[in-house]
Amino acid sequence: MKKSIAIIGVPMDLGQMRRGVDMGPSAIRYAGVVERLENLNLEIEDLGDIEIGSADRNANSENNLKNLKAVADANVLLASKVDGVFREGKFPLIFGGDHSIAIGSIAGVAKHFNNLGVIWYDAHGDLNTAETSPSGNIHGMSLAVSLGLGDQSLTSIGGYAPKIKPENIVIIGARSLDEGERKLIKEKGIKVYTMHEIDRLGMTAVMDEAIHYLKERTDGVHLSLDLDGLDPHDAPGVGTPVNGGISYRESHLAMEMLEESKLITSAEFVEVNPILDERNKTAEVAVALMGSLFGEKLL
Ligand code: HAR
Ligand code: MN
Ligand code: MN
Ligand code: MN
Repeated sequence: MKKSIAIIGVPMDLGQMRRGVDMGPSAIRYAGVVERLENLNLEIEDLGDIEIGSADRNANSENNLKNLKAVADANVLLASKVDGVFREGKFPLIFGGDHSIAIGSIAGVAKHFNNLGVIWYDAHGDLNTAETSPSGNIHGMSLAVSLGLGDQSLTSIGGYAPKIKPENIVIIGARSLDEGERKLIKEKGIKVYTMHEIDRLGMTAVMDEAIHYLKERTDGVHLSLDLDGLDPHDAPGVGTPVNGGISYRESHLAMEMLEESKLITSAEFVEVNPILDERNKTAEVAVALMGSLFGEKLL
């Protein structure tokens, strides 16, 4: 059967403070994602963008959770959209928007598996709670929320918590972690390949290990790819760039290895900010990585 992919755009910029990341879904579409995937003989349905409510950005954040209500509401909507895509037997492919949207993506996906795995491809851990966050930005909390940690209006989305188990997570590309995040990683035994391991072992070994690790313990894997996992030289259009990241070539290889593994059952590409970009380079990188993830081959 021909694989059917449903695209959901999430023009969310309320999980952080920089404007422009709400244009991420448009930038990714402009970079030709639909044509690119159709060339792989996949059936693509673009469901358009979900609606994001407004928020008073200057309001004092309650409890160190900026724009909490609007972020929660959008994620409720996203979770039910993603759930619907799964019910139709299609593969959800989600475009951000900032990384706070992983809360809704994972809430919509996880109920369809007994043991969902997550690959968190990111410079950051996104494992803060309101108590540990230095910024109050919810995009730095979405993985913690998926573990059931954080404000109840976020952890309860989809009607169940937690969505995932700590031992089913693999973080790849980490190089900026806050104190509370480091503590949580150790406490929960979350598997992390920092840039140190990627440098030391090479991307081939890292992905081989990650794939085997997840194959043994999960029955589906969501890929949550934050473009800031890549080096800012290759992906400059992101709100919180961190030097010393994963290269485009390494990322390309990682996507090809994931494709060969047949491990991935849903995916999102987030944090593309065209205002901070160089001629849509980062969106083009995102689309090229999707090409590899879905089976593009040179020969
Ligand atoms: N850890 C910092 C915070 O919580 C920075 C998070 C940065 N952002 C992201 N997420 N792009 O991956 O505020
Ligand atoms: Mn992130
Ligand atoms: Mn990040
Ligand atoms: Mn290649």
